[in-house]
Amino acid sequence: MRIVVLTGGIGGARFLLGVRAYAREVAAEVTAVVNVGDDLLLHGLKVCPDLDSVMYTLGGGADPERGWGRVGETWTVKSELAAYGAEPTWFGLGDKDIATHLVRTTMLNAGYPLSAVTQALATRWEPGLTMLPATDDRLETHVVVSGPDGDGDQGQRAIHFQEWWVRYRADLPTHRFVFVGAETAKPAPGVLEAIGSADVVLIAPSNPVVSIAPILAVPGLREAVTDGPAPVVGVSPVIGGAPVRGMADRCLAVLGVECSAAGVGGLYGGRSAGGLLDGWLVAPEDEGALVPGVTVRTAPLRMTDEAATVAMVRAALELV
Ligand code: GDP
Ligand code: FO1
Ligand code: CA
Repeated sequence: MRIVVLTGGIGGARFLLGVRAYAREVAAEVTAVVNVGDDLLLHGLKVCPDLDSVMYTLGGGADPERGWGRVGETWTVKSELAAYGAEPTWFGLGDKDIATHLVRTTMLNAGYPLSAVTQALATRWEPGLTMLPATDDRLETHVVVSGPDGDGDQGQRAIHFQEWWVRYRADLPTHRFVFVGAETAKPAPGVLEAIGSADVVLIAPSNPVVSIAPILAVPGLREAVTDGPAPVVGVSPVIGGAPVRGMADRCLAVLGVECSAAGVGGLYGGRSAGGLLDGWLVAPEDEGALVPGVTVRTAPLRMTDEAATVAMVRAALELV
C-alpha cells in the first residue's frame, strides 16, 4: 500500500507520526509532500520551517512544547546577532537548528536541488518515510496587509509570511495571501509519481490556508491529486470551531471562510464538484458537518499520543 500525505509543519508532523506507525503495521510506504511557502532566507541561510518540523519530529529531535526547532536548544548565536543589532530580531534561530541551515545552504549553493538536500539531511534523522518538498523552485507565501510601514504610509504592501505570522501574530488588516513564484514552480522530482501511484492521498490536519494551499498552488500538483487514481481524505485541523493550535482562524477569516470543520471541508470542496475531497474526517464535536458530495465521518481528532493518532489515521483510511 502507498500512502501520500500533503502536510505543513507541526500539525502535519504529529499526524505523520501516526501515519508512520500505521504504515509499519501494514508494511505501507509513505511519502510526505511538504509545504515550502514558509521558507525564508535569513542571515544568508535557507530556513525551511515545515520541512524541519517534519524532519525533527519524525527523527525524535523536535522540541515538543514549541513544536518547531530542536529540543534542548541553546540561543548563543541569536543573542550575539542581537548584540550586533542584526535584523530581524523577531525571528530567532537556535544554535543546533543553525547547523541544519548551514548544511542545507551549502548544498543549495553547490547546486543541489532542495529535494536532494532534504534527502541528504534525512539520512541523519531517518524519518522512516520519504520527505519531498512540494517544489524545488522558490515558492514563498507573502501576505498583503495595510497599516503603518514605518514611514507612516497606510497603503497596502506585501510582507513575507513569517513577518506576518511571527512578528505581527497575524494581527494586521490583511487582504490576501500570494504564493510568490507559484506560477512557474514545478513539482519536485517524485511528487507527481508518488501521487499518481498512491492508493490513498491524505490531507493532514494542517493549516489549510498557509500550509496546504501553497502545496496545491504548484501547477500540476492539484490536478495530479484531483485527476489521480487515489481516493483523497482530509482530516480537520479545526475542532469545535477553533484550531487546536496556531492561527488558522485568522487565516480563514482573510478568505471569508468560517472557522469550522464544515468551513474547512467546504474550502477544500468535494472532488465531484471540482474540489479535492472524497472523504472528510471531523471530530465528534463537529458531528453533522456537511460538505456537499463528500463522505463525512467523525473520530476523536486530538493527537495526544501516537496511539490516538494511529486511530485517527485508521479512521481516515476506513472512510474510503
Ligand atoms: P505549521 O505549519 O507548523 O503551522 O503546522 P501545520 O500547518 O501542519 O498544522 C497546524 C494545524 O494543526 C493547526 O491549524 C492546528 O489546528 C492543527 N492541529 C494541531 N494539533 C492538532 C490535533 O491534535 N488535532 C487536530 N485535528 N489538529 C491539530
Ligand atoms: N516561530 C516563532 O514564533 N518565533 C520564532 O522566532 C521562530 C523561529 C523559527 C526558526 C526556525 C523554524 O524552523 C521555525 C521557527 N518558528 C518561529 C516557527 C515558524 O516560523 C512558524 O510556526 C511556521 O512557519 C508556521 O508554520
Ligand atoms: Ca507552516
